[in-house]
Amino acid sequence: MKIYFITGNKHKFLEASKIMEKYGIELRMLEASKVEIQARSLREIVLYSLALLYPKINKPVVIEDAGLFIRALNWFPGPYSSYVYETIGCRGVLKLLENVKDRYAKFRSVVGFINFKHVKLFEGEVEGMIAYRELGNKGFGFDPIFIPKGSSTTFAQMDVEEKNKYSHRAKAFEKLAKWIVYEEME
Ligand code: ITT
Repeated sequence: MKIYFITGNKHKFLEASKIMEKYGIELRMLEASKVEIQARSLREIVLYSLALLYPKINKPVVIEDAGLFIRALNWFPGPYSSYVYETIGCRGVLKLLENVKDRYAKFRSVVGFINFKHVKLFEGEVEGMIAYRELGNKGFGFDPIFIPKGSSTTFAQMDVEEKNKYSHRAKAFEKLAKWIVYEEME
């Protein structure tokens, strides 16, 4: 089975492909930008994008929206993570958390799948802490400042396989893969 992953982010594609290939599902990257509407939830963004893009493609499609939710900032940036990354970046987030002791944060991922008979959403979450400085140069986005629970290193210090043992994205794609293999195909 072949699914088209619409994303402009090669790192996301690689992480997701490694999960899907364990289940014998091939992901193809369709390089296009998901519409970054200013919605209040990841689910809204994913559903809106699926509705807009599926009629143009007409093949099984997957889209993902993810965000970093920081407790001390009232769960900001959440669905605004792209914008915050492009404007103030990791350095700006560290600055906002200067002298803040509560470092608790989580990444959330919402994966949306659509084909001719189903529209389904799958969610994944990883808890962790915001580091005190940027560490590592792998991955993308806020990886250098996020330490998942159970690890002593940031995502940016891990290779893809290790990040996938913890990540929000890996959990959401794992749910999609299991649903395809055990339910959708029956
Ligand atoms: P799309 O083309 O798929 O939309 P994107 O890079 O814009 O790719 P998102 O909108 O899903 O991705 O993610 C919003 C931001 O959240 C993204 O720019 C990153 O800064 C951050 N982010 C999401 N997942 C991340 C991860 O696994 N590691 C680090 N940062 C992440």
